[in-house]
Amino acid sequence: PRQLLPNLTFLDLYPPTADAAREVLSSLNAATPHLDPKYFYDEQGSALFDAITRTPEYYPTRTETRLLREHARAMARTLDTELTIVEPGAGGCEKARILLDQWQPRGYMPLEISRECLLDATRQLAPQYPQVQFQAVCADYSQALTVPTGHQELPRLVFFPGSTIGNFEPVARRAFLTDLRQLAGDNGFLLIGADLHKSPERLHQAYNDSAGHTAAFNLNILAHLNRRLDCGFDLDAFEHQAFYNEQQQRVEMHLQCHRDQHVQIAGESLILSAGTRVHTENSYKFSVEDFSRELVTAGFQPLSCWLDDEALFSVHLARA
Ligand code: AVI
Repeated sequence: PRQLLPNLTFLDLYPPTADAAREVLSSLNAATPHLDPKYFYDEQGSALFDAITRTPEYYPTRTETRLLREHARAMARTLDTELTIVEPGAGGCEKARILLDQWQPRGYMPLEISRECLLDATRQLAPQYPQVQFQAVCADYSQALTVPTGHQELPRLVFFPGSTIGNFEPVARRAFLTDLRQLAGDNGFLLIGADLHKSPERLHQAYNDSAGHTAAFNLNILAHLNRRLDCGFDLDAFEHQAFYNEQQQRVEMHLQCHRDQHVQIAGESLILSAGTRVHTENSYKFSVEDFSRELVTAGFQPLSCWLDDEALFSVHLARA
């Protein structure tokens, strides 16, 4: 690790860059054409997601932030130990700030694939929390969830907010929660946000905001691939679709193609004909009971769960 500031080290695990072109080609050629939601998040996509979180319709971010603020002290009492917070996919570390402010943990270890984002965020944060040891790790948490263990290991609290867990398919979700259990270690904890079931109308609004940020976010997946791989998607030929799939208990996002598209990917030509629908994201919604059961299946022992007054969102604390 490199020492960047007195209380900040940086460890680069050099996450391998995927062969995006091959991956995209094969997912568009699949029986159900789809794209991996990780392709939403280039710089533009992250800015659009930020805009979504500020719309009046998108309740998850603001509700979870409020829950963390209001209950951070109660959480700390339940934990009743000094610890290191480990956050896979920390991004700009915005939510961790709440915990850093209220918990004064001994350490904070954000794992983030975007080197620039990670360095910017931790260089800013570390001087503001001189009593916290920052260990920034550049890694792809979807590939490798192991992190170096320190000499004087404190219990770890794995922090996975945002209901990002809802973007995993059930089988992958189960595997990922088991990985989080490994990451937490035997005397560790998990603090995780999970979005809850609610009326289909409310969900529909949250994924079809009137300012059109969600539509722009969805379409940006193609804009990103154009910029990165020069595919030649005509964005005007696609339409944003988001709806609640009651049977699967998830919001689905798609891009409906209205005109034949000839695109180039990985040196091959591909035709997407009018009427093709490209599946871009699933966002599963949970009941507190079902989600707690999934935590147990992954080897956790649920300790507490906090909900807002409208029961829109849940934050679960579990022991490893
Ligand atoms: C990041 N993730 C939890 C968001 C969600 O709600 O599933 C992504 C998103 N998609 C559309 N709006 C927000």
